[in-house]
Amino acid sequence: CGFGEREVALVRSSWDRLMQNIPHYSIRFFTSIVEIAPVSKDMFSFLRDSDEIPLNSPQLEAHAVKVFKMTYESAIQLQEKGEVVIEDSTLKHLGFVHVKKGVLEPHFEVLKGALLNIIKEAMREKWSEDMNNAWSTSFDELATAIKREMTFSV
Ligand code: HEM
Ligand code: ISQ
Repeated sequence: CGFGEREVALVRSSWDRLMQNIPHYSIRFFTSIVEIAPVSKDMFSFLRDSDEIPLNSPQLEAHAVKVFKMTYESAIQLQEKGEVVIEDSTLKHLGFVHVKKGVLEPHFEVLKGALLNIIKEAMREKWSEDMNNAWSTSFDELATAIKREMTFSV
């Protein structure tokens, strides 16, 4: 409902913008998460050992890209299939990793807030409520699939 080509185009345009400067936006993404929820810093293997968010960390960038990319792909699936479909083994793996790292339900809202902040920051005058809603819906559908796989469920 309400997810069509226009929404996908909104998500795609901001995804393109993020990809133009991954080192910058990935650091902004993690900084935003750690600002909102300082405890999450110790969850990430590549953040735990330093006081600052590391610059030039391939691991940090790769993780940020994964979240951006999976959310973007969820938008495409919502348009094409009306739901987010993730391969079973991938979903099982993601559920397992997040439970093992101690991720809890409220952390997903933190991550969502940080993601939406970055989109707004990256898009500046091109940002719109509709764009925000398109990212928000894609993230929620993706997060629901992962949470369903985690023990606390939804
Ligand atoms: C790891 C995606 C939500 C914390 C990962 C990995 C992916 C991923 C693809 C790598 C798995 C691997 O190592 O094979 C996502 C997506 C999310 C999400 C798509 C939401 C839609 C969260 C939340 C938190 C979180 C809410 C907590 C703040 C972590 C941590 C790791 C991880 C701590 C392990 C990083 C390390 O290697 O040290 N996530 N994640 N994730 N995620 Fe998430
Ligand atoms: C959660 N899981 C995987 C990667 C991430 C990158 C940035 C912020 C949160 C994340």
